[in-house]
Amino acid sequence: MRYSQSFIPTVKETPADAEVISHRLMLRAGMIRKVAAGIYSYLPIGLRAIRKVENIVREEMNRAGANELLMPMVTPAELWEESGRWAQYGPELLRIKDRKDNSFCLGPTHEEVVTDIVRREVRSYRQMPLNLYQIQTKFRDEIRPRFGLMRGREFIMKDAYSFDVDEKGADASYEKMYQAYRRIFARCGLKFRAVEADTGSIGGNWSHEFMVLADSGEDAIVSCNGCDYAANVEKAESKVIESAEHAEPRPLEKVHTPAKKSIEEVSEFLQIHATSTVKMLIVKADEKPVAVLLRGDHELNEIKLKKIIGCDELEMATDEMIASATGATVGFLGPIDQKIRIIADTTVKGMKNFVCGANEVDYHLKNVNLERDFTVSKYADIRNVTHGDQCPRCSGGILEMWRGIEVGHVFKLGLKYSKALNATFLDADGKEQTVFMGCYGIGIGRTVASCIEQNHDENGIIFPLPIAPYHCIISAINPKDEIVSKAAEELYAELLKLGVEVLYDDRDERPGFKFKDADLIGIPLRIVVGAKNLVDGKVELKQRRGGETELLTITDAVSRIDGIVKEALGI
Ligand code: 9G3
Repeated sequence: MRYSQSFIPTVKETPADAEVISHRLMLRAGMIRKVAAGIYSYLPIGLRAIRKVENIVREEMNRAGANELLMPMVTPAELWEESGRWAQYGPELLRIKDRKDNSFCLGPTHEEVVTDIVRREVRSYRQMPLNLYQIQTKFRDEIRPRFGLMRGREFIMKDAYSFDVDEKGADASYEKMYQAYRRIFARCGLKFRAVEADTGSIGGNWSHEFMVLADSGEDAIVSCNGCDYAANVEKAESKVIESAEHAEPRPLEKVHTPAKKSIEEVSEFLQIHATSTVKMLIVKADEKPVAVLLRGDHELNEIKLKKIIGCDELEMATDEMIASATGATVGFLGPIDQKIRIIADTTVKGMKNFVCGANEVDYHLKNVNLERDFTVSKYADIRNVTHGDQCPRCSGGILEMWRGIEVGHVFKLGLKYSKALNATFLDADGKEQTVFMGCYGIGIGRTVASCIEQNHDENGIIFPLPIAPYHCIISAINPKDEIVSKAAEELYAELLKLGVEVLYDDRDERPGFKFKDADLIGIPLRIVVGAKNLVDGKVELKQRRGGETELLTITDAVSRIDGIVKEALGI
């Protein structure tokens, strides 16, 4: 592509409302433009990067034996009613009506549609295992779309669905996808981790997320430094440590702690460590108040707690609910003489002579002890693990914390959708059985965005070659000079012949201006063709990452570039 004919509207200024670097750089590099909140146009080089990721995904899915199809974006309400999700989802499911007043929604995912296809077409155990996938535009009416392609309302997703005759088959299909995903993200040049994850509202019993490591990531993940345990903090189990303290219970003591409400304030005032305090929180679980106890320095994990309570809705209680349920004020809450149900984190079980609120404004209690002073209805793992915690799987390993961006998610679904939609088959004995399912997603735009989060510098994007919009850019210095344009044209033609994707900057612009654009859009290889070096028959090759430069003859430059490109693409 000749730059003079291209459409790459780069911008110097930093866009005001873009909070993360990938969003800022995609706007500045002319990759995307906003059309409405969370809805974007992909401009030519943005689309090229998207297509690169799609093709890597497609190749690896096909290699894993999956079949590509394409389902509609507009899906009928009836299918969603069958699964129960028409009622389950709120406004995130964008509902529309046709002229005959029939209800539809814009597909946020396609479990229902694909299960409908399979229940009509798959009759026999001999038609499975089966894996169907598509790369398609989805719509979810997010409350707060942000970060550009990272959390759009309209987005491109690769979604795959596996169908098996039994659980063993489903496990094998899951493992195949897991391995395909590892290959996909490695080929994209990403630093990532596969972590155990919560299945969320979708249901099912097992899942892994593929997380791109980036400080700007919205997810907290942990990994063990001693074994391969890795999990989303939402799901990470904390190791149960048996009663560590053997101290004799001391007499209860009420202490004046004027205006000391937070754990930091109380522990500083009493000159104790936060690990010797217990905090009580009140949550609202399906409208009912429940007290929760945690060691002072620990954080509540609402996902774990929700599972333990088995409720549908869980949120922090309002001050009014706290007052009416406990008779006390936030900052001074304590478990003694409470009427409501108390659930305590397992860590609290081993604590002796701790400090907690006295249920009286400006007072705390010292030397509080379980059983002697109050009782707990249930102990459970309800806290977030933290950096430095012991690994729940191996002995001696320590958990390390990272931030990550979820780019892929694989789920073992089991029978949830096949049962609801009655997707059955006849087994080898002619008996009717329900299909076992798995589902597997990759956010295509998010993969490009997270790649930019991981690969950039102060001058712009540094694309890994496999997803770069072009492999190489030729910057002709003063292309009006015939010697220059002749050499540049020759180089351009030779590289194209070899299948190298070249952007030829033939614009009549100053070198600095061209270099700024080349750096901003992140093309991995840049060749400068200028009169000065052409005197010796040379051109300059510079790598965007690392910045090394080499002076090469045109012939050598062509073979060097061809070599770098083939190596990076693994061909
Ligand atoms: C909805 C709406 C939003 C949703 C869903 C349904 C998330 C929903 C989870 C999944 C799970 C997998 C196939 C590919 C891999 C991921 N947000 N999820 O089901 F109706 Cl409005 O999408 N689906």
